[in-house]
Amino acid sequence: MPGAAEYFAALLDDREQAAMVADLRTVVARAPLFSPRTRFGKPMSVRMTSTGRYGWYSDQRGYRYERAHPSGQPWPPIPESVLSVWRLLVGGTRQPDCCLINFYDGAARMGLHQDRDEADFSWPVLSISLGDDALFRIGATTRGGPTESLRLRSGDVLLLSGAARLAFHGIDRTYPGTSSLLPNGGRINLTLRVVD
Ligand code: MD3
Ligand code: FE
Repeated sequence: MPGAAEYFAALLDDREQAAMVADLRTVVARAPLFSPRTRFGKPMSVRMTSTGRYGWYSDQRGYRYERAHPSGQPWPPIPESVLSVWRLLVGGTRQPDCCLINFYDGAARMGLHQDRDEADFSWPVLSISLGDDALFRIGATTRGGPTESLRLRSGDVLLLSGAARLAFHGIDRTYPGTSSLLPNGGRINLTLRVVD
């Protein structure tokens, strides 16, 4: 993987994963998953919601962080089970402003993109995978360069900093039926970010 992408395979055990999913159920009850629309008006196949001071949002006007869920309600707080992973790997100097929750059904994908809606790229992005396995792809900081693929499993954590923070990346597919964490299947990815 590119410089400063750190991969912590199976960092979270089954009990920690189950506790996180229980916390996320509370979040989704208050801030339901929705399908953001791209700038071109097409709904994304990944459903999303957020926790924290900011949530990620997209519509015809483009990609941005918003202070409220589309319902108008503020985003719920980031669960303690999730914050503790950030403290372990990033430290306690600053809390993340946003935990984006991505839900993938068996058909959902995420095309190659960069994460550059945040003000300060010197803060890392932390990603937690839960549920079905996924084929993750990461490349260089320019589009069209060589890429590497990595199968992400439930409980795996990625920390992206340095050059990797601006690397193109995406999810090519998930592997339905590879995890029993979520009774109805699917994959959840959490990304923790400092926004401003
Ligand atoms: C590399 N999520 O939410 S997680 C995203 O599995 C996103 O849902 C994917 O890309 C998912 O923006 C990939 C791994 C990841 C997350 C953030 C990154 C890789 C990254 C930021 C910069 C570089
Ligand atoms: Fe991303």
